[in-house]
Amino acid sequence: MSDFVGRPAPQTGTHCKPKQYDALYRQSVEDPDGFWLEQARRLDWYKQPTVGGSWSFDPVDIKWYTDGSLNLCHNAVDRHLADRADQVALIFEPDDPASAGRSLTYSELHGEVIGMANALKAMGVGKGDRVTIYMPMVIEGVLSMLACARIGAIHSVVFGGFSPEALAGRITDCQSRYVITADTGLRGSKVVPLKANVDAALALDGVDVDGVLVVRHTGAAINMLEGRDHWFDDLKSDVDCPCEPMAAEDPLFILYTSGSTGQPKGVLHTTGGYGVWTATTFNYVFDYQPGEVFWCTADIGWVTGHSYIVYGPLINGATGVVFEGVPNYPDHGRFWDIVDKHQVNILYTAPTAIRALMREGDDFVTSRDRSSLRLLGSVGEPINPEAWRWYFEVVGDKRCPIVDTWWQTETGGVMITTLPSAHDMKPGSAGKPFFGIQPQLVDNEGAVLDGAIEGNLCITHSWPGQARSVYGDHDRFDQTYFSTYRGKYFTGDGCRRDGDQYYWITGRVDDVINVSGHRMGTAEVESALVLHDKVAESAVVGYPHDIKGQGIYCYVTLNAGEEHSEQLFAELRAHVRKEIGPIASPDHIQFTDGLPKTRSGKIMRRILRKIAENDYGALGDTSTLADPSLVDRLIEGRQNR
Ligand code: 6R9
Repeated sequence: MSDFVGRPAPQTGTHCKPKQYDALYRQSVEDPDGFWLEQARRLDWYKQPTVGGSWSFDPVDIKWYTDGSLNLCHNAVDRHLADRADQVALIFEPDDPASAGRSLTYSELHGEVIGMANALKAMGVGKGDRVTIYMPMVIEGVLSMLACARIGAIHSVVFGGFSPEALAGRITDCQSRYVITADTGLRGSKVVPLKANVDAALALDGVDVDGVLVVRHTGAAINMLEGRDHWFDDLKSDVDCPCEPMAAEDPLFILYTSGSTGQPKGVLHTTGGYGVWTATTFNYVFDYQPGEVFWCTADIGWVTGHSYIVYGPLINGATGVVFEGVPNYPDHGRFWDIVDKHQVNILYTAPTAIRALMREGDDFVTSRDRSSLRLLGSVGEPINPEAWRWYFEVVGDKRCPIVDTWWQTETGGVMITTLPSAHDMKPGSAGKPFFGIQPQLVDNEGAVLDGAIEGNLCITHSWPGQARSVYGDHDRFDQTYFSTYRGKYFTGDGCRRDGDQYYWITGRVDDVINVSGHRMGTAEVESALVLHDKVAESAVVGYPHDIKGQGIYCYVTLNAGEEHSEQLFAELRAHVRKEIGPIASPDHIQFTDGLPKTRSGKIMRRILRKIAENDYGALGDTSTLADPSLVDRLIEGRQNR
């Protein structure tokens, strides 16, 4: 019990008291259909569903609310016009604090979404079409998503930091015929050439679209291709554009995410279940009170932005902040300036940002007021107790509870967290399962582990926000998530459960690494490296990194006759940035004459991980290696000393 932190008295927590959590949780697992049909009443339906879950994990077929019909743009926008038309829906904070920001009321948001929806229709976009959104963090990014939802198009948001090559892959994978982008974006005063990147992506072989909608944001000069490219301002119009009634299981969006093998997968979410899940989790996890200002610092290119910048807050009629910039520009106090300027009550950010700001000292924080803050949230990776304490003590002045929310692109919304007014907190532990979530720990053979123990984290029952498939490849969905432990959803994470039934996520147990809260498949970085004509083979592993959580460590063998050099190191880094984007930049590249393989040719990653972690005292059994002497040479050449 010693690791509990005294719970600060919640100022407003009206939503869930400790006993209510126990009762509601019990109800949610004993009668999931009844519970989730009741939660579905948070939304407006054209046809109220009478069926809860219809699902099986073997074979994999997941559906919720099959007889319901609704539209999430209506739920996020139109239905608020009756009682909060003049309430601010979105506050835009630009990259440069000296530039003009803006805010939109729900009524203005309604008008702007209709403008965007009409522009999409004018380009020919219809129900079921995929639309790729490649935008900076500006209001129009949110509008693009809502406009797609309004007309029944499926959005696929691609993070603006991805390269043209990565963007092209995501356009072709889902056969998207339309792109929405902006002239350029700004991050920490650096220009992101979004439209030029779209042009470069569309110039690649086999990549082709019917229309590109361009938002004028910075006013930078860009090329427009006659017939294909259209200014948003030219196509928008305010003619009536009713919301398209969608079946609950109609697709809402595709979001690409990294796994342990192959190229990123297009995770598919549908309308009804995702809407109920984001609305319910937002309400309980952040204990949102009417009138409060909520700020999630994620980008809409990640699932956190989808669920907690766009759908969750807006369906709840909240006021949210959309921030274009970065935490350290113009200085390391920017987050706290924004908190004061917009009187932010709830801040939801990532451990990597917390660690980076912590390193700069307390003055940047304590010189700002921050008295508006009521609740703090963390997401994206395990938060180390030291960063947790700094967040709690310095940022939140020991007043604000922290919710450490564990979830994934595939889960649609928060799965494990403490609830602010129901639970005590433990630094480093996500806490308790959310309503309806039944976690299970299993060993590597799949045997169920009971009690206080560590194992592989699975979920045994479906929940409304669960991903339904991998777009265009249902077999891959089954293989990736349901085949390791038949009949269970396997998260890819390791986890410890303590005697208080609190869950502690220990990190990925597969070949996925988490760099600054961004998921990266080591296989993706490896395929990018071997595309370089001097590279013969590569193996990529993660290693602990003070700020980023994990860094990227690459082992590379070169083709015969090639010599390694500082210059080649720089060239390979640039090459990976070009293939994937800056977030995939290798931290270390170790050139080696071979990779440790078993006699059957399998790379022994365990050994490579240990060497990258500088923990080569405990390499374990190396006798099965084809060339045991290689290990000494690898240790000799290690880069992370
Ligand atoms: C929402 C999001 C998912 C992976 C997940 C896990 C890690 C996320 C966490 C956390 C420990 C938390 N993760 N939140 N680990 N504590 N509170 O981040 O989705 O980008 O798909 O990443 O991130 O490893 O499996 P996504």
